[in-house]
Order: sequence, then C-alpha cells, then structure tokens
Amino acid sequence: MQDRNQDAKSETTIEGAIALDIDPYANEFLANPYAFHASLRDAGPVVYLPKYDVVVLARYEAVRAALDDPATFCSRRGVGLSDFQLEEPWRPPSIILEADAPLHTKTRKVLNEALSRSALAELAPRFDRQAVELVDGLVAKGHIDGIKDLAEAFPLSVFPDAIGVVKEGRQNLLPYGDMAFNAFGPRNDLFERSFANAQTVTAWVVEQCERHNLSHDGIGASVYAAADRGEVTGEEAGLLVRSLLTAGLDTTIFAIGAMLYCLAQHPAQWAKLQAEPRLVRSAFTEVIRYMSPAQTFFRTTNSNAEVSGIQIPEGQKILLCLAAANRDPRQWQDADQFQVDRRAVGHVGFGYGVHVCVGQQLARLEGEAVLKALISQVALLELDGEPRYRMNNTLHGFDRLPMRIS
Ligand code: 4IA
Repeated sequence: MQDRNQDAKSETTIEGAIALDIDPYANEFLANPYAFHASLRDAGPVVYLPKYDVVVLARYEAVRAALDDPATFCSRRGVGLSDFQLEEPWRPPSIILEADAPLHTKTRKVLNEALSRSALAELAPRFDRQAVELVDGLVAKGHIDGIKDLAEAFPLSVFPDAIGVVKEGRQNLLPYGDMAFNAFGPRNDLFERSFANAQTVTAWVVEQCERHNLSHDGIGASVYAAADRGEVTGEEAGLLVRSLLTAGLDTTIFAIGAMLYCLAQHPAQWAKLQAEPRLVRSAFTEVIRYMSPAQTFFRTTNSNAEVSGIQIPEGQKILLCLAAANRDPRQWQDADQFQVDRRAVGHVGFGYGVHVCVGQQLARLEGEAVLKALISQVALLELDGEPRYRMNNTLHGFDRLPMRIS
C-alpha cells in the first residue's frame, strides 16, 4: 500500500494546474503564511504541490465551491493529508468531521441540537460573568500573557464545564487538541513531538466521553439524550462527545488569542469598538476572517472532478486553504486590513456548507463574552513584548502574547 502510494506520487501531475515548490508545513509558512497564500492564489485557480501530491485551492470562489459539493469533495477519506482509504488513521475516524451522508446527516443533527442557539442561551450569563471576573483580575495585574492568562484561561474556565467533563485530568485536553490538529498534516516534527504522550492523553479523553463520566446537565449529557431517543447508538454518542472535546478548545483559544493580537495591533479598531460596543459580533467574525485559527482542511475527490476547467482524478487529496480564501482580494476589499465593522459574513474560517462549524454559536458566545468584558473593563490594551507563534500543522496563532492591560 505504502509503496503503491509512493509510485503514484512520482507519476502524478495535474494537467493545467501550476506546480509550485511551496511547503505549507514548513516553519516559515506556518509562522507567516500570508505571502505564501498570495503566491498560491495568484499562481492560478488550481495549484499542484508535487512534494505532497496535493491539489491546493486558495481562491475564495474555488474553496467555497468545493465545500459546497460534498458529493464530489468527500470527507470520509479524512480531512487531513492522509487518505483513510490508503492509511490507517491515528484514531477511529470522527463520525461527523470525517464522514459523508448519510452518516454525517444523522450525527450532524444530533450535535446541531446539542449546540443549538437555544441550548446555549442559558450558558451566556455565566460566560459573561466569568469573562468580567477574569478580565478584572488581569487589569489588576497590569502585565499579562494574553495567551496563558486569557485566551487559554477563559475557554478552560467555561468549556469543559459546559460539556460536563470531570475536573481531574483536564490538562490532557490541550495536548489532545494539539495532536488532533497536527495529525491533519504530514508526519513532520510537529506531528511527532505532539504525539509524545499520545497513549496517556488519548486514553484519558476517550474515557471522559463515557456517559458515566459526564455531568448530568451538560452538552455531553444532551448528546447521550439523543442516544436515548434512538437517534444514534451509545457508542456513537461517545464519539460525538469526543468530537466536541477535540474541536472545541484549541480553536476558541486560537481565536481569542488572535482577537487580542488584532486589537493590540490596531488601536484605531480597538477605539472604534470601545465607542461602538454593538460591533462585537462583526468584530469577532472579522477576527476569524483575518486570522483564521483553522487555516486549512482537506477533501478527497470521490470521482473524477473538474475545477476551473482542470481535470482532477478520483482519489486526489485537495488542500482547501481557508485562510487564503479569507484574504482573497478577488473577494474582499482591502483583504489584508483588519476592520471591525466589515461585513465579513461569508468568510470560510468556520468552513461552509453541510460541514460548516457546528459549534460556532458556542465559539461566538465565548469570543463575544471576552470582547464585551474587555470593552467594559479595559481602557488600554497593547503588546509589551515579542509575540511567539504556536506552531501547529493546522492551527495558526500565538503561544505567547505579552501585553499591558489597564
Ligand atoms: C472531530 C475542524 C475541526 C475544528 C474539528 C476537529 C475535530 C473534529 C471536528 C472538527 O473530532 O469531530
């Protein structure tokens, strides 16, 4: 299997696609992707990367069209570089992310329900209160690490409780997310290093997904309630809770980190928000467009396909560069400018189509709670040291954000 894959690699070219010698998993790219994104977009609508045997779509229209055609661009062969039809995945596949209809339709309905706006409404007051409390404490400190002290601290203080996860062992959640998001890329150093404690971390997460380990009133319990109604099996409910724990924490941490960075780097935008707090919603949307936490996802062609007149064979891995699409000047005016009052709706930072982020209302609730607390409690927000990127094969954002806050 491995060898056949290698042979295929050396022989494959996509006629009409521009081949580029760019490595989207090199440190330079991951740390500072934007110039590379422009090269990918400008080379043509369909780019081919021989190094990984992947087709890249980086223009907004092309990315959105692929996401809108899940029958052709399928998810069940994995949404990372690895083709589950050729290689064994690192864990049993997600039954929502790495699934197509009809399985996906069934599981999506369950999480849609568990994460619906009405299901989340009762969490909002607690999120708002916790955010104000946390931010007040940080203002008292004056100097903070925006990542540790806020971007991580806030989601960790609300999300595991909202799902209903036990307190002991929660330190496993972030390493698990790091593994999962690295595993969508190649087996490079980042991947290998994040898997150092894979056994322990994975075993803990899997165990916390069992019904008896979850609180009775959390989102996890409502997923199991769907199993009681016969919508999924108990085993499937456990896998869906695993999806929540995989997808729900690193993403919001990176988003809040990006938000802090954007506000600190754009004082006029921060001032505009302070003057017009009703902009919190569009501001958070703009953060996701401008600095998309999940930069890339793959699809696999389920049949021979055509994109912009270029023939793509069945079984081809397609790298969708969401972050590049979100700054495509063909779609966005002043695409590289961060504007809190922009109509950024339509960005693909949460994906698009049937797989669009099922947890985005929860993510927004968290992001907006933090932003509202900043607006009401903070006057000055600025960097006072070098930010450091947190390197990951899929997520882009910060590891350290020294800030002054008062
Ligand atoms: C899952 C796209 C990303 C946020 C994501 C990661 C993992 C899962 C879903 C979504 O495990 O189902």
